[in-house]
Amino acid sequence: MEWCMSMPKVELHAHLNGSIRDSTLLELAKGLGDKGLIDFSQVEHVVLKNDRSLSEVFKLFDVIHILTTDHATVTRITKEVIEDFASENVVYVELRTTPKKNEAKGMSKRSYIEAVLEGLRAISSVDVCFIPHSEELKNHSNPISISAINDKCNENTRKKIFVRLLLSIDRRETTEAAMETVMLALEMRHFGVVGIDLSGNPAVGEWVTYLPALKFARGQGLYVTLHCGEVPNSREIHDMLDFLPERIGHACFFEEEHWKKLKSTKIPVELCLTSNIRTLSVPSIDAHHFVDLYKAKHPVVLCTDDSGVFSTSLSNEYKIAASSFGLGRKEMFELSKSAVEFIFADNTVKEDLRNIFSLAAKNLEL
Ligand code: 6MZ
Repeated sequence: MEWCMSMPKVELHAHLNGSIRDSTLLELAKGLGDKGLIDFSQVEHVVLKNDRSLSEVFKLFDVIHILTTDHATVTRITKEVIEDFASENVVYVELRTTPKKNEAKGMSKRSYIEAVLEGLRAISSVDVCFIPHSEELKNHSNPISISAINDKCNENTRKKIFVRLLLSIDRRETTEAAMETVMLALEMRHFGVVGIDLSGNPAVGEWVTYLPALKFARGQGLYVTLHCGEVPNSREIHDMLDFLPERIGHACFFEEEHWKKLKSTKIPVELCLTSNIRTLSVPSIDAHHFVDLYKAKHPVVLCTDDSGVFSTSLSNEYKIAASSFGLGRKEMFELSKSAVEFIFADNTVKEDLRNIFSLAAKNLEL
């Protein structure tokens, strides 16, 4: 575990509200309990429960959203989630979250994302690089050399983490609401929003509802990642693969035809081992499709999904892969490094990350 912690890592599938510390959730629940707004003991029971089916997970998200959807809390959880990733040597995170309206709190989808950005700005324990380079240049009123800007993010003296954002569309939303999220992503590009994710309870809704918004997003140059095959749905998996998203998440209930198509298209897959086991989306770790995809050299990246809900960390996901699939240190390091090629940030970030990994390989004597 220590070694998995020390290795640089890339997180590409992490839901903000699924990654909250238990201690923070309980503190928030206590606060609302004291005000008589919720029954603390019931919420405590739900938060601390360990085994959950997939449908129970979505009930938990409804509870979490009651606790978190005001601006100050969104800012706080964003700050803590990124600090937690940085503390285990995650060097690049694509954090995804569903922009939410909450009229009672004066919250719009836009102000929700602004609160997320506020959380990124509030971090002081580590350098957080979330503004794309080109934007830093454009927005600087005084002419400043490119090397000076690079220095700001590239110095080796302080720990740093790159963060990019994906805005999620929830499968409970309408076509119009999804379109609103895509428009917001476009407006927020200069603050590091790079793409769109389709997520939410896979037993709910039809993905075609979001097709116009997803096509529009792609047309405007946003990247798209889809939760695909988290439950059996042959037709939907087929059509999603036809859409050729830049990445997909999960791929648990694929049939022979889907595997063929996936492998021929080389779409990278975000794999979340603990999440899939806990939600019974795969029968056992030995039967996880990681093994087949890894052997076939298909692009895969290990991710946490919901580190808070499933009590895991990215280092723990690598540890599980090492112990369950017999990966050695060099193989784990290579697996982690390969994720750099599937990130949605631009080439300057990729280049920086490649350098971070080369340096780490030397330090870790690989
Ligand atoms: C599908 C999931 C998910 O967006 O409020 N989410 N969607 N499958 C999963 N597997 C377990 N885990 C999380 O984060 C919470 C939201 O992310 C999606 C759900 O829509 C959930 O409400 P945000 O930050």
